[in-house]
Amino acid sequence: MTGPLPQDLIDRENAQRLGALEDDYASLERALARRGRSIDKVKDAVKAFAVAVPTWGLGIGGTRFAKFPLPGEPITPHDKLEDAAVVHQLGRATPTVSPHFPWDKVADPAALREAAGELGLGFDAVNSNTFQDQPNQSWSYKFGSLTHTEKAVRDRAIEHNVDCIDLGVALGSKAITVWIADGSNFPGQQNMTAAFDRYLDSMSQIYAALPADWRMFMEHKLYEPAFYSTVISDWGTNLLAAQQLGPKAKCLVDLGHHAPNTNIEQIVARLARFGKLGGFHFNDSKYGDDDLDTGSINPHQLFLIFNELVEAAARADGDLDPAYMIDQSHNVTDPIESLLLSAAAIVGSYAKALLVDREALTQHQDANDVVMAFSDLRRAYEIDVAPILGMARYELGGAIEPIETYRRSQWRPRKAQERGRASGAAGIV
Ligand code: LRH
Ligand code: MN
Repeated sequence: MTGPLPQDLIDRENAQRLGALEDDYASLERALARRGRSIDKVKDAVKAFAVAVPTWGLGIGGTRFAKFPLPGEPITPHDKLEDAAVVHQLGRATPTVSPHFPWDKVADPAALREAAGELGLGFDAVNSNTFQDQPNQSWSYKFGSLTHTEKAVRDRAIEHNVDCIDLGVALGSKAITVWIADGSNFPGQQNMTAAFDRYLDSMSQIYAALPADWRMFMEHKLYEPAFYSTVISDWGTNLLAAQQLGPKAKCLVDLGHHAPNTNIEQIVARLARFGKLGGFHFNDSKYGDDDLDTGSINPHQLFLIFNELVEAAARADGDLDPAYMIDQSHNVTDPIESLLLSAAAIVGSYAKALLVDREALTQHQDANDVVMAFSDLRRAYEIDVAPILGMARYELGGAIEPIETYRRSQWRPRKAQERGRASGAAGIV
């Protein structure tokens, strides 16, 4: 297993924990066998599961108020790949990174692809950025990008997205994620239908530039930075656009982009049912688009989302292939530790969803046996799947306890010696 950390450190740390892990695994194996479930089947599914990390989540994040840099945090795209490789070497669930342009723009994308390959990494969906004006940009996205009233500005935004596709092709990516901040802050400021029509026209031009085997993920968001209306504000608008644009156009569900208490698992079920579920930006939130660690606030919702995904996969017989990606802002933790915890929360929710007794659930649902149907889900949710995740990581050459092993590696203090200091400028990155 290649990776930036010495493998013998991981092996030494694992050796101290293997006995306890094997004991826990055997006891869970017996408990699941009594329920007619095969622990190894779930372990194999967990070993095959992968979620991408966001390059912008490897550095410290901030808010409009402040950002507090972490000594040793990654500065350059290559630094970010190194840290992503540490997350994958220890957690064995994050073999790809999702880049953001121009934040990750490099002169030689082929060299970046090669560097990633040497670190055991690949590239997932690329992300465009028409929500910020770049230094000495002669036009502005202040009043929108792909939906701006001026054709010249829309054309620059379309051009940028096509550039991102070209960069993605050079990196070996197979999809582009398009999130736009376009919207309004005052009633009357924008003709909301005309804006949506401009969006469809611009996106159809980007769609036309997609390579044959690519997908385009459109990301809806209720509000922020626009605070009265957002052009792509919800899953319904997103679905209409995806159906209008064509088969390569899919909807991306960022968990933080909905009103509080929205039933996101039902949105997932709907989009999957109509073949338009393109992927996820996993994170968690209590109020707005807080971009907190996945599963840290509402782990039950994450489980219910994977319950719908397992259900849909059984129905779609293999035609359901959402892109799993994390999109978080790490303001007060070491990003590597947060990504390790978040990847485990995501894989753990998947494992619990695989342990739902679907036959019993369907019978209880059809019989309107409410308590038993609810209990079929709750019983699976309450299973401690940590031994399955630990054994999967161990068998894949990763760490049984990733956080402890990461801290033992002294990676961050060592990088603090090598790397410069990140800027403290406020903002999400
Ligand atoms: C918008 C968003 C989008 C990214 C950005 C970093 O809130 O979720 O996915 O481009 O965060
Ligand atoms: Mn997102």
